[in-house]
Amino acid sequence: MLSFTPFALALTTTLLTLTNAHPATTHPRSTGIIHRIYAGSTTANNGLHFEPENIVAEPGDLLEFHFLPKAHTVTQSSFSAPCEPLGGDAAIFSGFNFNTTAGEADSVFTVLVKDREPIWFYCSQPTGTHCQKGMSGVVNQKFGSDKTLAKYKEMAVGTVSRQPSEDPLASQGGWIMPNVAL
Ligand SMILES: *[C@@H]1O[C@H](CO)[C@@H](O)[C@H](O)[C@H]1NC(C)=O
Ligand SMILES: [Cu+2]
Repeated sequence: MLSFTPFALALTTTLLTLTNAHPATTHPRSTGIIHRIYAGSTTANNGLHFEPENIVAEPGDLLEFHFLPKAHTVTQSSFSAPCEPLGGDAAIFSGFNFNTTAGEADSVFTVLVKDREPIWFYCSQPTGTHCQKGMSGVVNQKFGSDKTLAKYKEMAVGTVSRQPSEDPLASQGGWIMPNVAL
């Protein structure tokens, strides 16, 4: 005979609770793939560099930014306005939370890739004009279009870096996570 045992009831309740805790989400399911990107590579462009700087990622992949000396950020922009923050609540800004004088900063900045649209980003450190000197990158550039990273870097020359917020430590569009040694 079919009856609701206390166990089945508890299970149903748990499942309902889980379902309620996860309403239809706009985020893609995690793929488990992490792209590690180093900000301030010492091997290229006098350290004013993201490595890699041209990333192809699937929705649900994570971007994990690791910061090398001295004080860099990841700041999202549009293609057409290099070194200027994109604006809006979803735009990526790590904040100046990853200063380090040697080795990697204690924290990383993790960003979920939501779709296949290009994500243009730059370092907004104004001292030393990092963005103008080529410290920028892109996720999911549309290959075959004329919106290339090389073009972005060309347009960045002579611009003035702008910050997304007055508070240099404000961050959005990602998570500050502990930098766990591999
Ligand atoms: C890191 O350095 C920047 C200046 O480049 C400064 O604005 C910021 O407050 C520093 N961050 C921390 C966490 O001390
Ligand atoms: Cu920088």
